[in-house]
Amino acid sequence: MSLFSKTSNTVEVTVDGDYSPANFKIKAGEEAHVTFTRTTTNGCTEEIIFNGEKRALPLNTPVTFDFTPTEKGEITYSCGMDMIHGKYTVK
Ligand SMILES: [Cu+2]
Repeated sequence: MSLFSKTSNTVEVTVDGDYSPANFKIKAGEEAHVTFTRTTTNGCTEEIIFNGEKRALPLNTPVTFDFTPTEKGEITYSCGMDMIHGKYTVK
């Protein structure tokens, strides 16, 4: 069973060519902290577009998005070139 199978608004995503976990769940109405850490120079994940915001992911440097999800549903995110994808579900 995955560490991230429960709904938690603190999420750590490893970026090692794709996103691990690529899909996760968070709760509506509570502040969320989603951290991406890129651990490889392979692939095209040097940038991420998350919640419409493009940010660089420097190697081995955690980058955290803090936000409070309000609407339930699925939201996709991607690398800077929209080639590698993940999504989160707001419950
Ligand atoms: Cu890409």
